[in-house]
Amino acid sequence: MGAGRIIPTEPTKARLASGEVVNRRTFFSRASMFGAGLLGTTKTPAGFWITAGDTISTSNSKMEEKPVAFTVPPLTYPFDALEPYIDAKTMEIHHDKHHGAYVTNLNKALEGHADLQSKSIDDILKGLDSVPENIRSAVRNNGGGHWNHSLFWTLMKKGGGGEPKGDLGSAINSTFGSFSAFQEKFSAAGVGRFGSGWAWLIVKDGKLVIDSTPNQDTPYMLGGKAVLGLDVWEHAYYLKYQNVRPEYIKQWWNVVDWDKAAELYAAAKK
Ligand code: MN3
Repeated sequence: MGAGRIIPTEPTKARLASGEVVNRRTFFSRASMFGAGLLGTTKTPAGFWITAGDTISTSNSKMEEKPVAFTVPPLTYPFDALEPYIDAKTMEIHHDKHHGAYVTNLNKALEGHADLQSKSIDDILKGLDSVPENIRSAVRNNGGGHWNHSLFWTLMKKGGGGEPKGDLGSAINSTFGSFSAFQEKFSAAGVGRFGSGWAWLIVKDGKLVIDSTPNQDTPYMLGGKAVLGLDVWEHAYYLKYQNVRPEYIKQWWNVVDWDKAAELYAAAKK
């Protein structure tokens, strides 16, 4: 799976500088103590980020083998990187609290389901029908929230915006007529999504399609692969834009990372 593999999903363990190995659940509980301290981190071979100077100690050096838990991937930019279009406070609460809650609740729902815990979030969501009925809604909502947000953070950057180039730029022009026509249609999908949800540009049956999903439903439920996604839940914009979702969407174009979208497009076309 190309486009969707955005999360360290394998049952990996993090090896700290000290050589100590911790599982994802332990690492997450430790890492969450650092809150905003996602900067000044180093990436471990397993794909985890360890805060510089972090001294993790455990009471016993031999970790018990347990199913691993999902974690919130750290932002690769500071909370204020997207100012003035998306404010630092919104980014902090959105990433740490909202995304954090989806992950916490996903892990809670999966407790006692070792078969699901060992799967990637992509595979869990693609096989939602085979998830036991008593946890299916929780997995759909919280697993979807985890997947959607993990992607969303990577689709924005400081100094983003402009227009896509290359294959994606050409495909947008040929599909929608022009970049501005595309922008208009995508924005309308976000504005028009009643309640909470997401606007999407996806590849479906080899073609670019604009659509939206309610709640935390993912592009998998549209039968497509994501190229661009926009969170239009109020929590994504209320502090700065209050109820004015169209203004949030208008300003959001200034932070879109078109290089990332192009990468997803290329993977989705394969
Ligand atoms: Mn959100």
